[in-house]
Amino acid sequence: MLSAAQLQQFADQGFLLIPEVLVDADLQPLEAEYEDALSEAAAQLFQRGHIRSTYDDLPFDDRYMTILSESPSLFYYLGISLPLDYEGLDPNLVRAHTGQHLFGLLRHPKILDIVESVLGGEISSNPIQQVRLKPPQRLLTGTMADYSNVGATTWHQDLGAAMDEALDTELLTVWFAMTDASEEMGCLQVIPGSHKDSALSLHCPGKNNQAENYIPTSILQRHGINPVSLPCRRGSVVLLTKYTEHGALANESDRLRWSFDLRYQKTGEPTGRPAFPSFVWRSRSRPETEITDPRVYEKAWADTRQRVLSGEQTGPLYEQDRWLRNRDNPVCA
Ligand SMILES: O=C(O)CCC(=O)C(=O)O
Repeated sequence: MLSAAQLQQFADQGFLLIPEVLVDADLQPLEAEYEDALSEAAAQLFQRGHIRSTYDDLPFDDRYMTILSESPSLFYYLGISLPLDYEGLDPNLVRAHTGQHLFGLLRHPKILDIVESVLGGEISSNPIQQVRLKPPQRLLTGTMADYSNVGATTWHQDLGAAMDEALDTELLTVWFAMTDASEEMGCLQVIPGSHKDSALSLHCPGKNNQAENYIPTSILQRHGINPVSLPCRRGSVVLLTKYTEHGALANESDRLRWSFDLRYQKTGEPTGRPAFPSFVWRSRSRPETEITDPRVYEKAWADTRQRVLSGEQTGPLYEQDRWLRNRDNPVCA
């Protein structure tokens, strides 16, 4: 559990870095699972003519980077949620990774203890969750360079990714480092105290990729507080509130930078992404409602994928117009 001092820092600053929460032994099975997922992706992409080889003999990092440079679709195959926009995507290559070791990370007792310290004992997953496998920025070409799942992450607040139904939901971001994340490798940056306005800041639609919206510098600097970098070691956790303004630097190193951003909320509150599933991870009052079987998790995401791809899912997946409306706002120029 977090100490009173840590909770105070989180309340005051809107972020908290907790070093090396998980160790190699926790992470190695998940790495092995991702090696298998990469092999599956390589086979699918090769079969469909998207890549020249499956690159079986390369180590994970090089194999990932080589395949990604030939086919950006790789990034959708390894994702841990589903895309929000399907234009130009091959449906066969769209899925949410739901392996048992990912499941194990999402409900790892050490992570849930941290979450419980902040949210209390009725905890569910929030489906706004991402894996970010970021190659060196210099290897990214074209539109890929502007995707925050592989390139730098623009300044934003996490509440901005949720639909209006979640405006009052207590949402906690648990960012988790699978590799070290130094400044050179593209660590997180935050504006300390930016959560204190308790308001959604104006975001502009992304310049090259509309979906990558951003808070313009003039708004970030309104309180005259400089960004703080949060370099950390593999296994570390960064907590962010839903209002904390944050981004991530570009990966200027020669190594792969890998993180997960997971989200948790109080059970029963709207998720802000109603088309996607949410799971009870911990319930102090009704432990029998906890989801402990990875097959339940896998099936729920597979069913969601099916509903979305078949068109059976009719409501919007996200708040499409919220930031597009600011296109002509001078602050976004
Ligand atoms: O890891 C990153 O690049 C950004 C993570 C992020 O923006 C988030 O956790 O909300």
